[in-house]
Amino acid sequence: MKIYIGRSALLFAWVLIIGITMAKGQTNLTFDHGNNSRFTPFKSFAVQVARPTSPSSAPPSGKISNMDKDIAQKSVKGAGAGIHFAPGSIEAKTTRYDLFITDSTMHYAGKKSKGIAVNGQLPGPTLVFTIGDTALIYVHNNTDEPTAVHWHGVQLANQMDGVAYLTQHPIAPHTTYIYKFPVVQAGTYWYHSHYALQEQIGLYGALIFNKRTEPDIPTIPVVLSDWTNMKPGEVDRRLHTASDWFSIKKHAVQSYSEAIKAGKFGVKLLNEWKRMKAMDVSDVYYEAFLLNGKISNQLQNFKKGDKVRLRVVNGASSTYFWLKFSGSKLMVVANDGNDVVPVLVDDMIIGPSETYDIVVTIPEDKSYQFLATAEDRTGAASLWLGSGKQVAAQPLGRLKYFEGMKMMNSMMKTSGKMDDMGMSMTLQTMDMNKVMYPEDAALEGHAIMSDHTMNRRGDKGMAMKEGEPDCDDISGAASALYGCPMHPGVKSSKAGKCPKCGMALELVSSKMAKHGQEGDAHEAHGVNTVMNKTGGMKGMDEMSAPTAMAAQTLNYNMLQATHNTVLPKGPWRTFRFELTGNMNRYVWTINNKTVSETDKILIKKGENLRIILYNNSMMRHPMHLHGHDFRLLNQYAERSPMKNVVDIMPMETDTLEFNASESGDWFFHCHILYHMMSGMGRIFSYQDSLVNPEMPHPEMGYKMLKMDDRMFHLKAENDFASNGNDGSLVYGNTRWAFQGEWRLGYNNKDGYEVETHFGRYMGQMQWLFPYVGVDWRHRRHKQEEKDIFGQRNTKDDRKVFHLGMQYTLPWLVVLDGSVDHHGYFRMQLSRDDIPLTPRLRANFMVNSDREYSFGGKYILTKLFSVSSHYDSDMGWGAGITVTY
Ligand SMILES: [Cu+2]
Repeated sequence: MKIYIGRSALLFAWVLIIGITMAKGQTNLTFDHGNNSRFTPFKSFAVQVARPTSPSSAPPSGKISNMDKDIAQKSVKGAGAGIHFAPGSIEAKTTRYDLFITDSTMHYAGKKSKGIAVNGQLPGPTLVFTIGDTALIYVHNNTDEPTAVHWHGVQLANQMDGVAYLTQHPIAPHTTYIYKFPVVQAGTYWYHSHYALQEQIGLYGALIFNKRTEPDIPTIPVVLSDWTNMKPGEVDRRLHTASDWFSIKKHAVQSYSEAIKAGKFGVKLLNEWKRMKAMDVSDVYYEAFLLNGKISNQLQNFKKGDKVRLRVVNGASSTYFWLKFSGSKLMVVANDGNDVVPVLVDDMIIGPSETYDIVVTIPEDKSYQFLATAEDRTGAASLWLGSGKQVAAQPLGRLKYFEGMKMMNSMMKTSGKMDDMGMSMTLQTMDMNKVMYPEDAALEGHAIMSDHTMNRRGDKGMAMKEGEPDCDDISGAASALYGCPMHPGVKSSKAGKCPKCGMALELVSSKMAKHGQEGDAHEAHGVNTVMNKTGGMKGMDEMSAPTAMAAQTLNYNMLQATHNTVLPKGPWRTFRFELTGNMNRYVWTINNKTVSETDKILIKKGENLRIILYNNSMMRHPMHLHGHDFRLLNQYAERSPMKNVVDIMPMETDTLEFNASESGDWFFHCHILYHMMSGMGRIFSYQDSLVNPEMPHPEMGYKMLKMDDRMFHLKAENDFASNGNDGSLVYGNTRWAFQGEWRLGYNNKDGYEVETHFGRYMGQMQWLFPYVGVDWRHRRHKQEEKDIFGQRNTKDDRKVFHLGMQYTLPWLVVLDGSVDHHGYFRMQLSRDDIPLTPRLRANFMVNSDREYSFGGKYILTKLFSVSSHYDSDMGWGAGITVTY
C-alpha cells in the first residue's frame, strides 16, 4: 500500500485550522463543562447495571501498572471534541467504577470450562456514564495472565484505547490499570479485552453513555455473545489446520452423500473442481449463544402498550445474530452509538461488535420473545418481555448449504478469486447468504436483491490519488448509488450525470428517496424484493421470478444520520482495501498482506481519509476502526450514518470516510476475533504524534503485536494400523510450513519411510508450495524395478535431499513434483479428506514410483477415527487413527 505524503506545510496548517473548526461544529454536542452534578443520571434501567464506586472511596492500594502512576489525579484530554479538563478541575464530575477481572469456571451446555469474569459475572457489569462525566475506571487484573481493556467505539486519548502492545503495555497479573477519559459522546458502546483471545471467554460488557435527557422508557442493555467449551487457543488451532470437526458438529460438512440426497452432486463436484472446500457462514462451532450471559432471560414487569428500549451489543467473538421480536416490529433508533432517524423493520442482522438501539412495543398482556439467532442457525438466545402466555418468535430454519454452494460456483473463478459479474453490491442490501435461508425460499422466487443495489460497476481501477479526489476517484458502486459523493445533494441531470463533474449517476432516483420515506413513515413494504435482471447473473435465474412481499430486513442503506455528517474541508486521501482470504488455510488479509507483513499507515491530523473497501473473500467481515467514527456513504448523502464498524459482505464495495482528528496509533481490523488474530487489519498512525506515555517504545510494541499473526499451528495424525504406522504432521503459519510424513512397518520387509518438506505457500490462494526436504526410506528389496519415467526405482532404498513443489489442482488434488540430489524425478497425486458422508473421509495417493494407496476413515470423535487402507508396499491394514 503506497501512501502519499501531503502537500505544503502551509496548506496543511490552514486545513488543520479549518478542520478543527468544522469538527467542533459537527460534533453537535450539547456539552457544557461539569454541570453533571446538577443532573440526575438516567435511572430507568429494567435490569441491574453497575453501581459506581463512591467518590469518597480511597484509591486502590494494589500495584498500579500504568507508566503514568498519577494518571488518576491528572487531566485527561478528550479525543475528537478537543475537550480538556484542567488538572484538579472541579468542573467535571468523575464517575468511577472498579472492575475486578478474575479467572472463573463457567458452566454452559453441561460442561465446566474456564472463563473470565468481571466483578463475578459474565458479561461484565454495564457501566453507565452521562455525557460530560469524566470516566475513571480501575481495572484490577486478578487473573494469572496479562490483559488489556478496550473501550469500543469510544473517542478518547490514544493511551486509553486499551490495545495491548499498541497503545499500552498489557496489564500484568495482579496489578491495577487506570483508564481515565472524558465522556464526549452519547450512545451504546461496550468494552472488551484486546489481549490475545480473551474476548472469547468472557471479558466484555456494555458501556452506556447517556445524554443529559434520554426518553424515559425502560431500558435494557442486551449483550449477545457466543460460548465454546473449547479453549480459544484450541479453536484457533483447529481453524488454522483445516480441521473439519466444527463442520461435523454443525452438520455442515456438505459431503457427497448429502449432496446426492439434495440432488446437488453436480454442484458439489463443480465446487470442488473450483478448489473450494465446504464453506459456511461462520467458522466456529459454539456450545451456546448467550444474551446477558444466559440462553433465555425473562423480564415480566411489562404490560400492554409499554415501549422498551434495548441497547443491543454484539459482544460475540465471531457470531452474527439475526434479531426479531414476536410482539412488534423493531424500531431502530441508533447504531454504533449514533442516533439515526428511526426506522421500522421486521428483522435485522447485527455483526460482531456492532451496537444497535432498538425500541419494541409490548402489544398485549403476554410474554413476547426477543430472539437472537446465530447466523449459522446452530442456536439462539432470547429475552422474554412481559408476563402471561408466551408468544414465541418464528424460529429460523436450517441453512440450505447447497444453494449457497451453487451461488458460489457461479461467482468463483477457477483462479480462486471472486467475480461479481459486473454488479455493484454494497451496504448489505443484497445478502448472498439469503440464498441459504429457507424462510426466503418459502416465498419461492422471492428475489434477494433490491433493484437499486444492482447496477454495472464502473470500475475505475485501483489507482490512488493525492489531494481531493474527484468523481473518478470513487468506485462506481458508491457514486451510482448515492449520487455524486463529491457533490452531495447535487441531483443528477436529465442525462443521469452529476452536473458539477459529469460523472454518470445511474440510479440517483426518486425511487430511492421514496424508500427512505417509507422507512421514515415506519411502514414496512417489500422494497427489497424486486430483482433486476440486467445484472445478468449466471446461475441465479430461478431467483429472477416475480416480486413477492417479504419481511423488511434492515440494511445499511436505511440508516440516516440525524444531522449533516459531511466531513470538514481538508486534504483528502483515498485508500483501497481489498479484503482477501484463503479459507483452506485460514489466512485473512487486506490486499493479501497481514498486519505483520505491513508497516503502520501514516496519516496526518486534519486529513480526510476515505477507505474504499472491497470484499474479495467468501465471508463477511465486520471492519472496526478504533477511536473514530466514520461516515458510511449511503443514499442519504450528507446524512450518511456515522459508524465505527462496517459489516461488508462478499463482493460488496463500501466507502467510508473519516476525519483524522486524533493522534497516536489506531487499529483498523476485522472484529471476528480469529480473523483479527490471523492478521486482517492495519494500523493508522498519526505523524508527529506526541509520545504515548504508556507506550514509550512503539517499535518494540509493534513487534509484539505482529507476533499474533505469525503464530505457527500444529496438526498431527497417526494411523495405528495392523500393517504399520502411517502418519503426518504439519506445523505452519500464514506463509511457511513444515510437513512430515511417515510410514513405519513392523518388520524389515515393510521397512520405513519418512519424508519432510519445508516450504512457503505462494500467491494469494496459496495453491503453490515450493519446498526442500528429505526422503529417507528403507525396506527389504524386492526385484529391481523402473519407475514410470524409466529411471531406476529407488522407492525401497532412498536417502536423499529433495527439492520440489506441491500444487493444488482442480478437485483439490495435490500434485507433488520433486527432484532429488541424484537427479531422480518423482511425481505424485494425492487427496486426503474426500467427504463421502458427514463422517466418512476417503483418501488416495499414486506416484511415479508405481506406489499407490487408498483408504478411508470414519470420524468417531474429535480425536479418534476408525480407518482402513491399502498400500502397494504394505498391503491391507485397519486400525485406529488419532488426530490432533
Ligand atoms: Cu473477518
